[in-house]
Amino acid sequence: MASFFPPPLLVICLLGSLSCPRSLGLGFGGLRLPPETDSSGKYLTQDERWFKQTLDHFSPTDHRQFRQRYYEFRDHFQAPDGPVFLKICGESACPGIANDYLSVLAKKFGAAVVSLEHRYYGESSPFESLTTENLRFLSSKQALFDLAAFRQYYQEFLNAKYNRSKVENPWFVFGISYSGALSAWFRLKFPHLTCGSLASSAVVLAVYNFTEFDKQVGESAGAECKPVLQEITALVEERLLSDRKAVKDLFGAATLENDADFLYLLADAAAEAFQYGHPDVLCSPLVDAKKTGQDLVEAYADYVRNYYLGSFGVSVQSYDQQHLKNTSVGKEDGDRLWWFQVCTEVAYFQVAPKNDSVRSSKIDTRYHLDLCKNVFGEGVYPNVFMTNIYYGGTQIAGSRIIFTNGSQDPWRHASKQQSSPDMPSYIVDCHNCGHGSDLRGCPQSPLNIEGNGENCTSVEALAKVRQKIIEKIDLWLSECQSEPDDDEPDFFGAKRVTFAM
Ligand SMILES: *[C@@H]1O[C@H](CO)[C@@H](O)[C@H](O)[C@H]1NC(C)=O
Ligand SMILES: *[C@@H]1O[C@H](CO)[C@@H](O)[C@H](O)[C@H]1NC(C)=O
Ligand SMILES: *[C@@H]1O[C@H](CO)[C@@H](O)[C@H](O)[C@H]1NC(C)=O
Ligand SMILES: *[C@@H]1O[C@H](CO)[C@@H](O)[C@H](O)[C@H]1NC(C)=O
Ligand SMILES: *[C@@H]1O[C@H](CO)[C@@H](O)[C@H](O)[C@H]1NC(C)=O
Ligand SMILES: CC(=O)N[C@H]1CO[C@H](CO)[C@@H](O)[C@@H]1O
Repeated sequence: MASFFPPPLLVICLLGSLSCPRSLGLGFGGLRLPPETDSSGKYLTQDERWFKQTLDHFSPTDHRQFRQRYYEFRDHFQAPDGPVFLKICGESACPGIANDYLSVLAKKFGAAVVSLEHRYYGESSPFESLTTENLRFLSSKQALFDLAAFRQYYQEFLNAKYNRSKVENPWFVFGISYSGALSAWFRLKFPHLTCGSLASSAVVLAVYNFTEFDKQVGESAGAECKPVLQEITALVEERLLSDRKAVKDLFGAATLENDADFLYLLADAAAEAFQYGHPDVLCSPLVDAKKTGQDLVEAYADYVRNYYLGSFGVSVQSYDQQHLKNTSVGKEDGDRLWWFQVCTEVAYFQVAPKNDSVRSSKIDTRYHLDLCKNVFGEGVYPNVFMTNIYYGGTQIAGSRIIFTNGSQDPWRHASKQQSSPDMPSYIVDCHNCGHGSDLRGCPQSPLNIEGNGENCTSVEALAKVRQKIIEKIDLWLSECQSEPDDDEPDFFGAKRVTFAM
């Protein structure tokens, strides 16, 4: 499942998995450059800080803690009363605070930016071995509580720094994709801890059979490219019957024993092009190949090898169930971790629709359930019903949450559809607008510094949505700041004592 695989330089992934190609982990997690040598400007900071986090927020008797990584960037902060922007990190290692459009917003609003790595990912693993048993504290609910505890800690840090007490800066939370959902849910569950939320391409609806994902891939591909992709799927299925090894070799994926794992890789490789704003890199050569009668499977294999596995940086092994069973902590563990969240909470099973699908029909519900069982053991399956009861899905009863989605993004069907004054929803509509375009521009890989949108096919569409975002942040921050606090009971102070104990 492309998780929300984020693009290599981004900290945002979610293809099958919604998240990030492993190369991201390698390039920036493993061989991370010291902050002073990051002259690329891709990050505002990569200077790590550490926070002692509670392992289980819901147990009255388990008081274990673990080290959680975070970052802070105060260059634009209008001390001491400026806002604090909490950029939520999602389902991958968090190598720093990316220099995307959020940095423009921080400058504009005089905000400090802080970012907390998601528990278990990157350097924030509570355990040395990621057995299913040890993964039981990996959930969005625990992650939200982490953010709340961290938010309190950092507010106290600021107060101590500026020699104040009981002061609350106005906070605003941000996230993209799964972390976009966390951003919306944080405002929902802890409304007293943030003035508002930007939930970019936020997958707030847990979906079991997520057939709309593939449908959107077809729609985004369009009338010319979609039938070619479908023909390729059929041809690959045939070749798997006649010459299994040769066709896997052609894609550089000989190590994938399971045919459905291989077909999943191929499906994700196409989805990624629309999710991350590179539709023409995929479709132009394929449509060309069709017109000139070239071998379509070879043309697609070129794209997969050179672009998806090559420059985009996804690793073949991230589709290998043998690899997903590996319980070692390390740069490559993000796939296992995200699949655990998929298999327990949110599903988003990207199954082939019954009719007119782009991906192979072998990628069905059974495939996903078998994977969950094979990788994590008997009895592990996602209870999306309970997840949606807990958060509300698209019926989320929040307030002051901005939802944005990209018109071509297959994930947008798990985001909020309807707009209301208190939870406005905006669509960035253009040929290469995908996952998180509002913050990252187009395409989203490689990362555009400050989310430069000059290459979006509609620069205006992006600018319009960004203007709306600025207006809402401005409004909600000012409403938050003007709320009287002098005569209020010492709510946060009291809260702090509770935390300290
Ligand atoms: C901090 O504030 C208190 C009370 O306002 C004052 O007495 C103290 O001197 C201040 N300390 C510093 C280091 O500024
Ligand atoms: C998902 O699809 C499978 C196979 O078509 C079907 O048996 C199942 O009822 C579906 N589940 C839901 C919740 O839609
Ligand atoms: C599991 O992953 C670790 C770390 O990446 C690696 O060293 C080890 O060889 C892997 N084990 C297996 C059985 O593949
Ligand atoms: C299946 O998809 C095709 C192509 O989009 C469409 O023409 C046809 O009506 C669909 N059939 C059903 C049963 O939905
Ligand atoms: C926009 O595209 C042009 C041409 O490919 C490229 O040179 C430029 O760097 C791109 N701008 C951004 C911000 O990515
Ligand atoms: C699929 C989806 O969520 N689309 C929505 C994106 O946002 C616009 C603007 O509110 C809605 O009209 C779409 O329905």
